[in-house]
Amino acid sequence: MTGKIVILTGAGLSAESGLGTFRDEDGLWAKHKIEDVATPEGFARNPSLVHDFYNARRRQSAGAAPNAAHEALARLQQYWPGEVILVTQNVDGLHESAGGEAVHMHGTLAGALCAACGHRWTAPETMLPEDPCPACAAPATRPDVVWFGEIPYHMDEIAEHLQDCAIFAAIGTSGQVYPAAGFVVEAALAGAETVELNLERTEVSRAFTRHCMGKATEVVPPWVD
Ligand code: BJW
Repeated sequence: MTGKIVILTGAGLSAESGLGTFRDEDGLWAKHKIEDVATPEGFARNPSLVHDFYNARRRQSAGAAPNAAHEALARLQQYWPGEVILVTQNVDGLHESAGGEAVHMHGTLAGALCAACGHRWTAPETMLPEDPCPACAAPATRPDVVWFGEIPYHMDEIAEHLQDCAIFAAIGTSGQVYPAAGFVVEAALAGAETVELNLERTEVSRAFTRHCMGKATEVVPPWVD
């Protein structure tokens, strides 16, 4: 195969595993203010509130199982070793639980990060603001996730994959958050075929050449197989 298959995944992929999306009617942003729980400023104002939000999501994600769409994507990676790149905005570990491997551009719930010295370690089940960093002892423990105004992880690696991309797919993402929402344009400029798999049309649907509308567990397995 010439060129890679790059697949961007979002919260819709894990919705049928019981994990809520952000912007759907009953999504996380209907119950929590973005500026309070998903910005560095919100964390500085009220770290306990932010830890409560992520501790609850960590517990929920630990009890979730991958669905048929995660499993199909893992099969695709195993069929074309090294040629299928999963770039996920999701902070759950469901690609890995299904046997796949993903580039986590918005971090993971499984990680803790010291806001003072940048040290990273495995997150405990419950994180508290006063937890000391194991490296520098500062009480500055935060979840290792990317909030608004922060730079997503692995951007150089992702840019290289998009440059060398024959097929680009976006699954279960609303196309409202950048830079991920702009990947389709980068891939198209590199000559890739582009396909969007989603329950409904999104902010960036017009940038894709093909669309598969439906639930991820129903449209992803046949697309892969
Ligand atoms: C189904 C389904 C089913 C449901 N089957 N489908 C003005 C213009 C452009 C950009 C900006 C701007 N002002 C500010 C910005 C930048 C900002 C941004 O994009 N803001 C927008 C709101 C406008 N972006 C940033 O700040 C980012 N950083 C940045 O830009 O740095 C600069 C820089 C970049 C690159 C290089 C150098 C410098 C950081 C963004 C961080 C986002 N963080 C969060 C939280 C992460 C931790 C956590 O999980 O709590 O990431 S916010 C949240 O949104 C989370 C998600 O990963 C992300 C995307 O959400 P997603 O996955 O698309 O979910 P939903 O809910 O939106 O959509 C679900 C979709 O699934 C829907 O379409 C449904 O239809 C579908 N669906 N069920 C299939 N069963």
